Amino acid sequence: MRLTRSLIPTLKENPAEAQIVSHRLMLRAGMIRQQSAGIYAWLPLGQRVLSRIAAIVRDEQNRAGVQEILMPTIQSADLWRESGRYDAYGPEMLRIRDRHDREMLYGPTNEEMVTALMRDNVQSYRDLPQMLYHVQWKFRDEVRPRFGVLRGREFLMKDGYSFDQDQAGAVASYRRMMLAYMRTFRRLGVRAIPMRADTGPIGGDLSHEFHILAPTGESGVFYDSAFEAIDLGSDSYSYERPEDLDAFFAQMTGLYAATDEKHDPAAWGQVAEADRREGRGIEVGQIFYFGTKYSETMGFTVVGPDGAKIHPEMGSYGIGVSRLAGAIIEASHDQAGIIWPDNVAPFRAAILNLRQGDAVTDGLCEQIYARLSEQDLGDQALYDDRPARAGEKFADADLLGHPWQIIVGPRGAANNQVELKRRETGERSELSLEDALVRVLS
Ligand code: 5CA
Repeated sequence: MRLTRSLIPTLKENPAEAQIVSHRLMLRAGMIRQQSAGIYAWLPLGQRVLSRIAAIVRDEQNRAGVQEILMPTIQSADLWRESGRYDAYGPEMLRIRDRHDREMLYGPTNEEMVTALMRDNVQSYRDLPQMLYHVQWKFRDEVRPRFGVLRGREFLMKDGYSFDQDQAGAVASYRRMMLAYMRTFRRLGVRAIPMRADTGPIGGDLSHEFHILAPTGESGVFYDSAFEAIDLGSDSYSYERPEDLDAFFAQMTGLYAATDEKHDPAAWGQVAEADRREGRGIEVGQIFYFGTKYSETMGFTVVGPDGAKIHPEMGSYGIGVSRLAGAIIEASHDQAGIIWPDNVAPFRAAILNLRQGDAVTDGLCEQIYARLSEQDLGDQALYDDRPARAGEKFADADLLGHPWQIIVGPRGAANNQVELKRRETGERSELSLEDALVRVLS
């Protein structure tokens, strides 16, 4: 994309309404704009990040054998009356009436709908287990929407659901999903620690939250420092071997890690003092095992192995896709701006033309831009082709956080040389055009 043709409305000043760094940087980088309290429009740069995060989430769900579906945002109140949650959910639920005066709602989550879908389409234990997910907008009328996309009212979630014929199967599904989550967060370039958690309005008695450590996190977290040395989501575990899932789960839950709601001072006392870490975390995902809570209330049965009807055992599994865009920035930024992990960066590189209008620098920049825009690569470079000062281009590239900056000045360009800067380390090197492209694309 050429910067002169893009809608990337960067801001020089810190917006007064933003209290935390990710919100400030998302506004300053022109990623999002608020439309109403807790409701945001995603501009091109923000949308690119959101879709990269969603693509990684989808890929890891698919690898774990979870099937993608798409359920609507608008649901009927009657469906929620079946589980008893229509009244229980309270003012966080946005209730709507259609032109026929039918009661509808904007979905805050989808346990009821997915249970009804399974109830209407699956009759036998032979059709289980099943795991389904979708990536869809949710609405929760939060009392205090704040911190930009971290606590919005409208937000993008990946929510998944598992159905098994018995508890052992449901526990295996839960472990499988936990592994998928750890792999997802690793690919997103962040470290997230699974912590014992409360179940809240979803229900059930087994739940983990996944927390990215950041001083601005809304939850207090307590964990064993041994987590810092673990290869979280290691490739050595296979989904196909049940013993691997058990070993993985034992590794994740064998060390102390809990949010303040589940903190257990007695168990904490067992952790060596030097290994105790206390801090704050941003919850980017939560998984729940809740047994037959919905299959019972909603009358979902299948014929079991001995011919008698059984209620399938369920779990649900959420990832905050839009929250992750902010959480990644909380975990990865500096004074100058965002530092995108490679896999979620909106562009792999910025091309900074330090003398726009000079035939030689323009020519070299166009050449680099064409190479980084070739079809099989997609649209990998943001070409800063503005007739602006070098200082302004450097500042904006640092703010936007591209992993690489390819800096093209007239002296180097005359010899086909560019300067390559790695945003994360600030390291710069003078390279030929070809060598720079190899590094950017590796
Ligand atoms: N039905 C279950 C799992 S599918 C569920 O709704 N779980 S949840 O309530 O924990 O939400 C899942 C994830 O969505 C959370 O871990 C969080 O990352 C994200 N999330 C929840 N509320 C918000 C919000 N107001 N703004 C942004 N993200 C949110």
